[in-house]
Amino acid sequence: IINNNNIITEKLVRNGDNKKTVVCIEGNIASGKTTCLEYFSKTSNIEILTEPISKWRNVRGHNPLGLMYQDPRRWGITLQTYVQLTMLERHLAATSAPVMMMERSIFSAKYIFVENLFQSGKMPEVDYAVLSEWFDWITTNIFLPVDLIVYLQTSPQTCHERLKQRCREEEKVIPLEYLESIHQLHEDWLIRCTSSPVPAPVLVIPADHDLQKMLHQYEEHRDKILTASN
Ligand code: DCP
Repeated sequence: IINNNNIITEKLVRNGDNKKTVVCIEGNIASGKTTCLEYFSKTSNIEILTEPISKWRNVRGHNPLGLMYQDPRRWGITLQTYVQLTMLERHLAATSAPVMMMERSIFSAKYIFVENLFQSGKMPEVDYAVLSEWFDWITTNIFLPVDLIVYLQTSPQTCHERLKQRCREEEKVIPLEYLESIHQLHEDWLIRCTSSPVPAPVLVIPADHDLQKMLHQYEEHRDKILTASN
């Protein structure tokens, strides 16, 4: 807890008082996180925080997401610094509902995406060191509670198909191998527990299925997810 920063302290107290349940939805690119959030957005008493991707595509007229895909070595740190800031904002959001559900987290930003850039040789060691110092400072000094991680587990092939269908301009350059690396990092983190600390219990939902089956699974797991902190 930071005592010399009124804003952060105030938000922490507010979160603590409310005993809010925080659920993070994790999974590969195009694994269906948005659909999951949309399903739960129809529930009362739950506040949904979607990923700030529109910000990553437009910060004061610049597109760090597009730049990162064009030249990860040059722009990886630019995007990931900004992702880290926007994720921190999300974790500290003063929501009023008893359950807060968010797309991804500051943890997967670091443990999956920054790690992937670094391990694949696309991020210079000094950039990785600076991002890690920021991340370590934030997570040591600011309390960012998570009660449950919902992991939408897909095959990289399924994500590749969905990615091609949705045709987001910046993502046209993503090859299957990229999705395979992101998949492995998720599995190491959330299933094998061999890479980075897991900040909450993990609920794994198989997510290669069609929309109907996915909605059915969300219905089945609904109570477990909404009462995650009990
Ligand atoms: N991204 C990134 N670094 C991060 C987080 C995301 O480079 N720390 C990129 C990967 C994608 C885009 O941002 O190109 C959005 O990725 P997500 O998987 O988070 O969101 P989707 O919209 O793909 O999720 P879904 O299709 O599951 O709803």
